This record gives sequence, C-alpha cells and structure tokens, in this order.
Amino acid sequence: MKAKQSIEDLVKELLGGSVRAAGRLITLVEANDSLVPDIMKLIYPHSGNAYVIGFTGAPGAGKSTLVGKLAKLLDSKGKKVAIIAIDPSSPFTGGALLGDRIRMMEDVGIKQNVFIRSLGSRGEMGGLSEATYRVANVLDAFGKEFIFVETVGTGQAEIEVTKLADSVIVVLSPGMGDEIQTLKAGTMEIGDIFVLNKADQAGAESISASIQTALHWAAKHGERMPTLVKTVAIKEQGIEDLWKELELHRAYLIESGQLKIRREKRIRMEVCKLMEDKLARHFNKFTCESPDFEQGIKEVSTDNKNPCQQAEILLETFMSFLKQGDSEK
Ligand SMILES: Nc1nc2c(ncn2[C@@H]2O[C@H](COP(=O)(O)OP(=O)(O)OP(=O)(O)O)[C@@H](O)[C@H]2O)c(=O)[nH]1
Ligand SMILES: [Mg+2]
Repeated sequence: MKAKQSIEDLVKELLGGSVRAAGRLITLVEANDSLVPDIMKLIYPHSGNAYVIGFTGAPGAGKSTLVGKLAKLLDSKGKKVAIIAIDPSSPFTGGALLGDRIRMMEDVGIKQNVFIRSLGSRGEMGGLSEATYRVANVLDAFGKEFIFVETVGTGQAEIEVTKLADSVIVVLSPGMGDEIQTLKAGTMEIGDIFVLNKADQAGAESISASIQTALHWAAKHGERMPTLVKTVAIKEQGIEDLWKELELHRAYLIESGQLKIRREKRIRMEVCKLMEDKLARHFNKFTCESPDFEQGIKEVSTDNKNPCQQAEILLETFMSFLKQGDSEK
C-alpha cells in the first residue's frame, strides 16, 4: 500500500513536470517491476499524445548525430522532445553508448527540454519492445510531443523496437556497397523515410541512385512510397528537409487512417504481453506450490500414468487454480 501511494505521488510529480520523477518511473517500468501494472494504470489516461519516431540503421551510420541535430531543431521550434537510445549490448557497439549520450547532449546544448535516456537490451528477447513501449508511455504522459527511439538495425529485436514507432527512419551511409542487397531483404520493408547520411562522403551520389531504385521495391501495396532525404548530420545539413518529410509522413498517416491502424497493433501487442505475463506468473505459482501438481507428477513417474493424459488433467486443475486465484484477489 505504501509503495502504491508513493507511485501515485511520483506520477503526480511526473504530470507536474518533474524530471526526477520521470527518471524514477522509467527505471521502474524498464525493470519490469511488479509495480508496472499500477504505474501504467495511472499513466495511461495521460498518454496518447506523443508522436514516436524510430531511427534504425547500421552501426556508425550517424543515427545518434542525426537524432541529436533533429532534436535540436525541434527544440528550437518550441517542441518538447525526448530521446530513447537503445543499447543493443552488441560486442561491436557495446560501450559506445555513453559517448553517444554525451555527444547528443552536447548537440542539443545540454538543454533540460530534451530528455535523454538509454535502455539496455538485457533480458529476454522481445522484452525490450515492451520496456520501450512503457518508457515511451511515461514520456508521453510527461508531456513530450516527439519521442525519438534510436536502435541499431542489426537483429530481430532491434527491428521489433522500430515497430513501436509511428514513423520509421532508416539511416544509411555511403560505402555500404553490397549492403544494398541486404537492405532489400530486411530493412527496406520497415522504412517510411530513408536518410542517406554522410552525403559529404565519396560514393554518395551512386548509392543515392541505388537507394532510389530500391525504394520502388520497398513500396508496400496501396501505401505511400518511402522517400529519401540526404543529410550531412555533422554539418547540420538536410535536417530541416528531414523534418519536412516527417511532417508529410505524419499527415499521410493521419489522413489515410494508417496511424490508427499502427497504434492499434501496438496496443494489441501490449495487451497480449500483459496477459501472457499474468498467465506465466500463475503457471509458475501452480507448478511450484500446488500439491495437486506434485501429486500428478508423482503418478506419472511411479504409477506409470500416461504423461499426455496427465497433462490434460493437470491443465484442468490449473484452470480452477487460476479461477480461485482471481477470486481471492
Ligand atoms: N563525414 C560525416 N561523418 C558523420 C556524419 N554524421 C555522423 N558522422 C560521424 O560518424 C560517426 C558515427 O556517428 P554516430 O552518430 O555515433 O553513429 P550511430 O549510427 O549512432 O552509431 P552507433 O549508435 O554506434 O550505431 C561519428 O564519428 C560521427 O561524427 C556526416 O554526415 N558526415
Ligand atoms: Mg548511436
């Protein structure tokens, strides 16, 4: 009860604009704390206003630099921005994140307005998407209008994270060569906007032409064709163009009804995950604590009962255990 009350205080502080409360609540929802359902209950009525933009792409493509510069631009336009940087904990990029964060903060002039937070991908597969979803909800309730999520597009889990976004930006850079082939297979399907960053480097023109061709393959039936923007993030070139493209994409999503569809998919994922979690908790309790379960196992090992039949019987017992558990609440 005490914990619950302090959660209520924290949420109140969050709604009142406390950065400290935002940080603490994010830590709780990231850790999949047992208080998550209580927190989300309080947060949810205040969310639904933020627009989430996912940034993905190969390591070193310039995502953090780009995210920092775009945040700076939006900040200068008076928009409230938050950045979630996903640390893929990969052996290639691990440890680079702290540097990223510092650089991004320098880029945005260490302004309090831009809230920057990194999330680790430790934990089970898929767990990161749920944690990111919840963190985004907290930031949404905190009053952030735009939430940027940066992740390295190397694995399935990272790609999953981008599905949380309303708009997905794939960041590419020259010198990728054969990687265009790989793009066709994976990343091309998820991008709404493609950014060719490091347009100041050799080979930018030719790769730009290849991407332009690839965009035709990437176009989903009946949907808007993805667009390509060229940027030189370190020199703050093309950032305004990227913002214009984002606004166009957002307008398209709203007018076509796609935004509603995308958000419904996210809600479905979150609700299913919450149901799964609850079911798993009860199931663990049943297998660890129920004497009926123990007895059932014994009967298979000593009385040679058929395991399949026994599983059916135990499942029935589990169902009543589940009902009992709920009515006791
Ligand atoms: N020449 C050039 N270099 C750039 C540009 N944008 C970023 N860089 C440099 O590219 C390097 C990687 O940039 P990051 O922003 O850290 O790239 P990232 O995609 O976030 O990297 P990871 O998060 O490690 O995957 C840094 O040294 C940047 O200064 C650009 O437009 N042109
Ligand atoms: Mg980065």
